[in-house]
Amino acid sequence: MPSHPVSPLGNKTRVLLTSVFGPYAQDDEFGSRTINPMELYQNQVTRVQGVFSLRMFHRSFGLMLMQANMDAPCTLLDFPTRDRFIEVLRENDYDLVGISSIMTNIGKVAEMCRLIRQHLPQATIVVGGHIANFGGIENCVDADHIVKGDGVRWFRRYLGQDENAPVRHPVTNSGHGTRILGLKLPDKPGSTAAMLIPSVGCPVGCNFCSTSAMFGGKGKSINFYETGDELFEVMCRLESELKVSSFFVMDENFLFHRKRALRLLELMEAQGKSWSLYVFSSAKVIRSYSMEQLIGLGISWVWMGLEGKDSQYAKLSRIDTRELVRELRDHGIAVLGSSIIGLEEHRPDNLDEVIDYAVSHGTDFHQFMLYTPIPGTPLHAEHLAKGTLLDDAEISIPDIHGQCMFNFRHAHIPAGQEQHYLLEAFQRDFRVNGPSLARLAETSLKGWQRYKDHKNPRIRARYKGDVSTIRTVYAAAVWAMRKWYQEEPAMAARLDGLLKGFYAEFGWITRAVAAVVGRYLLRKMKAEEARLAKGWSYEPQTFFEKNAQALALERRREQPVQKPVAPLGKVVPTNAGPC
Ligand code: B12
Ligand code: SF4
Repeated sequence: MPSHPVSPLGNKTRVLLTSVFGPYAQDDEFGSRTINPMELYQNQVTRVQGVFSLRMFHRSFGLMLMQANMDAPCTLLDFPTRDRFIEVLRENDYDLVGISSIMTNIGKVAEMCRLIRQHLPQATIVVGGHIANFGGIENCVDADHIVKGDGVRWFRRYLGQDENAPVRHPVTNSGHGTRILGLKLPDKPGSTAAMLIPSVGCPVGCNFCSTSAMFGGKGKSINFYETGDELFEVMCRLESELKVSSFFVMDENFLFHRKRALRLLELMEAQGKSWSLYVFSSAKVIRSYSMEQLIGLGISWVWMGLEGKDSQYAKLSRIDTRELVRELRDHGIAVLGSSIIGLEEHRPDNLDEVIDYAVSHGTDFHQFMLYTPIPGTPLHAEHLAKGTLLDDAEISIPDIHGQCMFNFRHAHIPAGQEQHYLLEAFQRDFRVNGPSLARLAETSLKGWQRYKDHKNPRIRARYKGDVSTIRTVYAAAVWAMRKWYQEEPAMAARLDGLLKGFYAEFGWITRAVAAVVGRYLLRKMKAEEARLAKGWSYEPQTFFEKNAQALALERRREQPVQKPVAPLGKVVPTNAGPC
């Protein structure tokens, strides 16, 4: 077995961790693409919903987790521009630069390695994240180490730290810079769920799943927190530091780890925690819990793979996913369904039916992605063996992001037609089910009506916590949406019914707030529509954050010179600490 590289400087190694540079939502020579913005919903979920699209950014959580677990001085640069990246390299001495990337951004990683060699020739370059599975990457980028899998352990070994020490959790919100209906929401403490990262990988091991493949494949995953007790402790700390009561659980199949989840439920009950959890889960796993358990655990949002009609995935076997979605929504649990376009059995003559089936789930949100054999997955190995992958001359890697083109020869769908079917899926879902925000308002109202008088005060408290948003923000948004759709009788009638539901439940105050705030929102929506028509896009802000050791180093360096170094923009101390 090759020995693990070790830094001669140990925990004195000065580390820079960085994500790839932007701007992202533009077409450029480094591989940015207009249709591939650094946003979750706009990129792959509410893509065609215009002013109703949920716009939001997410930090590079993998980098944050690694920084939180480093004893060496470590600076994190998230979402730099290329110029800012050069500036940071020029004005600092780093012994190591770590870059995190996915396959799509390989051109940027190559450019960043080139820039590091130019400006910091002595620095060691480490590249990690999903890009590491890309075959032949060592010939495409000039890095010293390409790391597959978990970077926390890799860095601990590299820096001479105890690799089995408890994992420290970063303290961060799940999203920032949220914008909807043309309104930018303030990033107030408590307004956005905390990010919680219990594990990476997924033991279910679906053939196309790169996240599962990355961390060991079928039967494997890496648990940063093995027990419900450990997780509970982390959550209490996030609750107190971020003033939150909701958590976005970044774990591909959180409920799969049943013992941990049920212990968490016990602790939540014992300590009266009225938390909300947003989770990813396969249908089969979610079905293995009773509704009482799901509600008790505070599950209020589920991201669930629906994949496709009659698809053969074990995680869906014998589950009526339409019935499941209906039931979850009736209990106030919002569902983001995920469907694939381009499965083996998809043909031009059945795709209409495939799309109808997906849309008929009536989920709150719907993600559609192209079936894409990603390096490292069993599906990729299968296509490689069959010789059905497109070769380098036929594809460009920056376009293989699941929203543009296949990277293989589909048995039935002619090349170039996949975009058409994908867009049709998004558009039909939007036409039939309306804006996701209205669906979410529907689900929230149902949840409130069902549980507001629940016998358990912990459950009641959770719904009471949400009610001020439901009776004001959601009601006003539905008011504005009803006006927006006044020329479309079917949608207007549906929104009208929903609004009446709000009025019946919450009375005249909500009626008044909805009309006043709704008018304001309508004006915002019109302004946003005009901006989008002119081609506006949104980019995440840049973060430049030093851990305690990096800040101490900076202070030591400043003292003898008696001259403060001008900070490069915002320098924020990180608040990660032992959990
Ligand atoms: C959050 C997220 C995003 C965020 C971006 C956040 C960001 N700042 O980059 C958003 C929503 C914007 C996004 C967008 C996209 N994403 Co995305 N995203 C994710 C998601 C859901 C979570 C990532 C995460 O935080 N995981 C938790 C952390 C702890 O794990 P991690 O990032 O893997 O990091 C660990 C290791 O990888 C490693 N590591 C990571 N970086 C480094 C660096 C070094 C130096 C080292 C040593 C180790 C190391 O150590 C970490 C700790 O163990 C993953 C799926 C998943 N569950 O992982 C998909 C995923 C990463 N995304 C993916 C894709 C395809 C995209 C898009 C192209 C999607 C699209 N078309 O719709 C766009 C690209 C946008 C762009 N312009 O670049 C794929 C990548 C596939 C691949 N093999 O390349 C994934 C795996 C989803 C999937 N299964 O298809 N994404
Ligand atoms: S259940 Fe979801 S996360 Fe798990 S392997 Fe399948 S696609 Fe991946």
